[in-house]
Amino acid sequence: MDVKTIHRHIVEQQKQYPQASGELSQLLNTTALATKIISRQVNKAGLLDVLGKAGSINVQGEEVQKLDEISNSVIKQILRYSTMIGGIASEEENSFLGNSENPDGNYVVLFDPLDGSSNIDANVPVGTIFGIYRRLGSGELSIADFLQPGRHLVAAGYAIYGSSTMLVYSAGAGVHGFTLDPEYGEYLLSHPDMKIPSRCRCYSVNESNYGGWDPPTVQFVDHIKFAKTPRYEGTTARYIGSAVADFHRNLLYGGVFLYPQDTVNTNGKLRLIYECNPLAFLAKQAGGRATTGTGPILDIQPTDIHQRVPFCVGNAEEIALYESFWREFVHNAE
Ligand code: P6P
Repeated sequence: MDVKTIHRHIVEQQKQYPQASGELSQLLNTTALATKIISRQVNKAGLLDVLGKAGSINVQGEEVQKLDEISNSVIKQILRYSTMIGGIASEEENSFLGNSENPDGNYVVLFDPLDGSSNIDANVPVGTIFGIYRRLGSGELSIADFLQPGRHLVAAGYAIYGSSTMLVYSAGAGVHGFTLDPEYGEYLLSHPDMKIPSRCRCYSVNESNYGGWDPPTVQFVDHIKFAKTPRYEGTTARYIGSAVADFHRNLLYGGVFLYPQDTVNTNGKLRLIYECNPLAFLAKQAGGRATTGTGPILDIQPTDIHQRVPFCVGNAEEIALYESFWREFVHNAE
């Protein structure tokens, strides 16, 4: 069997871009290293007394799990010594951080160090989500470098720490999945050129929020559940409550994940720049799409590092249906 490491894969991908400097390749390998270290921490969490709450409150007003802090620190430590990175933004940091070691780095990395962390104590799969942009210019690092629309991403991906650890990424030439072989500490190519299957195998949403949804969201979920059409005959409900795990399952099996706005989460719950944009970038590369309901996620001009947006991602057919319900709703309201 041709064993292809992520390093070799990235080098081969780079050859498709003769003008590539190799900087992005190095950056992707550095990011992969950070996820290997986090994987080790997550996989032995129960033994390290890192379960439970660290006591501090993060910028989201949420109790910070110890592994959140460890994961955030690991990524900052590893990325700091990459000469390509001019700065980072993290769910765990109030604002962006310049890279004091390499202030002239051409890229910025945005990440959610440990998404789904509220599930850690229950051993539910969690993940690290990242997005990489080229900086807008060579001047001083500014917030504008981080508030770029998702369509400007040069690469994005996630690591999922589950029954095995996988790294799934795209640098604009398809989506590729790697499984960590813990014996060698290497990510080996296991899922080349991933595409979302055309069938809608699952719908993933927290239905306890049903009473607070807007009519188009009610109409969309009810259509999947009750429409007597062949497309949804075999569709089942699956909701893990960890966005990376819900997204990853739907990427493999086909399906749609949504966290819409509701009367409590008036802008949805997920963060645009370090959760929704990377997943939307991957979905598009895999033949799917992502929307707020009224427009593509990747076209949103961010206004704040931690802003939330309504999010629906998965099969292109379901995204188009959801947007049609919203268009009809908005038109009738005019
Ligand atoms: P709820 C995890 O805390 C998270 O940020 C996402 O990973 C996940 O999709 C969502 O929140 C789950 O939220 O309200 O359904 O528990």
